[in-house]
Parts: sequence; C-alpha cells; structure tokens
Amino acid sequence: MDDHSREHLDYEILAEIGKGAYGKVYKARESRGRQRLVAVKKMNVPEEPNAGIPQFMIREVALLRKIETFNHPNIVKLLDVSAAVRKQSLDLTLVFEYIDQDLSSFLSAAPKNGLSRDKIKDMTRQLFTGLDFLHTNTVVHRDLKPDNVLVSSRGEVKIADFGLARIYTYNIALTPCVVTLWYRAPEVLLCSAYMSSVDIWSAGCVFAELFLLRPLFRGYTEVQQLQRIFEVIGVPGEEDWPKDSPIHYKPSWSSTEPSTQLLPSVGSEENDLLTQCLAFSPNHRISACRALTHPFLSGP
Ligand code: 0RS
Repeated sequence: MDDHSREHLDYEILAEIGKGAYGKVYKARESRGRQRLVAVKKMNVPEEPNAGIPQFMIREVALLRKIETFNHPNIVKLLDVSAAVRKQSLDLTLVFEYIDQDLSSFLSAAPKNGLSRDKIKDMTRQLFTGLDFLHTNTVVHRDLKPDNVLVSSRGEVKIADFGLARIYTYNIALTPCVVTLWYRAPEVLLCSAYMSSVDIWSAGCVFAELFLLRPLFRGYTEVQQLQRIFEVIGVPGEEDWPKDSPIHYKPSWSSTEPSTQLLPSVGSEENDLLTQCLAFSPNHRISACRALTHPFLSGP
C-alpha cells in the first residue's frame, strides 16, 4: 500500500462531486507536472487502536492496483493510492483520472427523441467489455448504475466505484443516505446469495435506460422494487425462488401478465439481449462474455 519508490500525487481540491458509503469524491487538479484534473476519493475506515491496517483492505487495494496494470479502456484509471493512520481510524485516498461526465448527466442531456441505435450499441458494448474484464478478474461491482458509469468527451464509457466492497460494507451502517434500488438484482433484494450475475442485471437496467431515457424499474422500497420488476418480467415460478431467502414466495403475486416484449418500442435483437440480462434466476442470466457475442453487440 505504501509505495516509497514513488512520489505521491499532490493535488488541489476544486469541488466535492459525490458522497456515499464510500466516503467522499472530489474533483481536483494536480499541483505539479501536467496539472491534470483528477477525482480524489477519500475513505475513512474505523480502526481498532493498534490493530494496524485491516487485512481485507490490503487485499482489496492490492486487487485494484493489479487491475490497474491492465490499463483497460472501460475501467476508470487509478493513478495513486495512499493511506494515513489516524488515532482511531484509517484514511485511504485513491486518485483517479477525471472523466467529464457521469451517465446519468449524459442521459439527462440526451436529445428528447432518444439516442441512436448505433450509439446505444456502442455504449452497451463498452459497458459489457468493462464488466467482462472485471468479472474475469474476480471483481463484482455490486452497485452498477448510471451515477458510477462515466462517459468521457471522446465517448468512452468507463466503470467507476468498484472493488472496495468490504470497505463499503464497513461504512454502510454509518451513512444515513438513501441508496437507489432501481438497478438491484432480485436476489439482492431477496437477501439471497449472489455473484457476478448481479452486475448483468444492473447492466440490463442501464441498457434499457439508454432506450427509455428514464429508469426501467423505479421502486422506493424493496417490495415495491420487486413488484415493478415482476410487472415487466413476470412472476417467477416457486421453483426459481431462492431457497435461502428470508422472504417467502407468495403465489398471489402472479396476478399480472408479463409483457411479451420488455421494451415494446424497440427491435427484437435488443429485446432478446435485454431478456437474457433480466432473467430472474441468476443461473439463467447471460454472462458479460456471452453478451458480447450476442447478435445486437457483435454486429457492425
Ligand atoms: C448524480 C447527476 C452527479 O472522474 C465526474 C467523475 C464524476 C470521475 C471519477 C473517477 C473515478 C469516481 C469518479 C468515483 C469514485 C465513487 C464514485 C461514485 C459515483 C461516481 C463516481 C465515483 N449525478 C454525480 C456526480 N457527478 C456529477 C453528476 C460527476 C460528474 C463527473 N467524474 N466523477 N461525478 N472514480 N468513487
């Protein structure tokens, strides 16, 4: 974690751009050298006095740095990591390249008649390429959404805010902020075991949003979120319900008939890919790697 062979980046904070379970993110400028814009993420982990840096933190940061060595175009670039031990806590600072826009601002600024099919294809392909890379490296994002998908001025799509899941879990009880449920996979809403397929669900929701320019499933409680989902994909059979969920299956949910096409206004290739991303059972959901070979994404 501490790297004596290299100078840590000096930067000047310009503005706070985000706040959450992760701590705070600031827009900043390098003080020396190229004076690039950077995103500085400051995290604070409570610590047992004299316990040192927790093992999980070392592991997660080591994985982030390993991932950085691949220099993947669809992953936000990590420039520097530093840690400082305070009296009762540990301050972790990560410095990333700064990307001009997040996807939610990009979508708000999109033409009202929608994005072109080619633009959607290009952005979705980049999103799945980034996810495939993360999953190949055993990283599950867990909270993919338009706020942490960044869009550069050159049209590059880059995934941010991943790989520190355990540090976040540590902080989550301490952050009273509202978290969005809109991109959450059913198994997460049902408190069942989960894996990389949760990101495919989220990516499917983002994919649909590129067409709709509004979120596909907008629930304000876990139950309401599941209802919004079942209205569109149908109610799963009892055999698909996770056995380990504390929420029991209610056959009465199956009152509504699901739509035959998830997005009635778009083509069959797009709907087919979306259906495979939004399969209720994680085992039936397409992988990022397979999604890239789907006719909608593999074509010209
Ligand atoms: C909700 C409307 C506002 O370059 C932004 C960046 C931005 C970054 C960047 C680079 C690397 C992060 C950000 C990052 C790190 C947690 C994060 C959580 C969410 C997003 C990024 C995270 N909408 C959101 C904030 N916002 C304005 C619109 C911007 C705009 C440009 N460039 N972050 N956020 N990692 N950790």
